[in-house]
Amino acid sequence: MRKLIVLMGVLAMALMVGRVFADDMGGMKMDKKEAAAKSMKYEVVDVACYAKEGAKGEKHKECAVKCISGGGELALLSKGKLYIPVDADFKSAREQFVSKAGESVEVTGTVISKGGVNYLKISGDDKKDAK
Ligand SMILES: [Cu+2]
Repeated sequence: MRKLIVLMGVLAMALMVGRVFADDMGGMKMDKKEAAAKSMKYEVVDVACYAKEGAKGEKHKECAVKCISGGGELALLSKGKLYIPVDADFKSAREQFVSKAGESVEVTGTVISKGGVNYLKISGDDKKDAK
């Protein structure tokens, strides 16, 4: 009986290690195995303003518009996390959000976190990807 328990423990560990590897592979290939696309609310923030002083919200809207239309990097903010919007090919999806600076937007996309950076792969751009 004890042998069986040990064996099951080893098996469970092997499964976990296998999963970690599988996740890594999925991350490298960037297709199929991604988490499902989710619809969430994000605020379009200017990265510099947010990084410097946590500037966001209604009061900062005017500044965000100025900063972002002036070429400032933008990101989508949700629950204290910043996401870089990209299309299906991981190219910048910035243009879609320039006119929404400082606004709250509902975006459907897939979150990919890698190397300390969060990407939001926008859905809808995915269609040309479908085979
Ligand atoms: Cu600003």
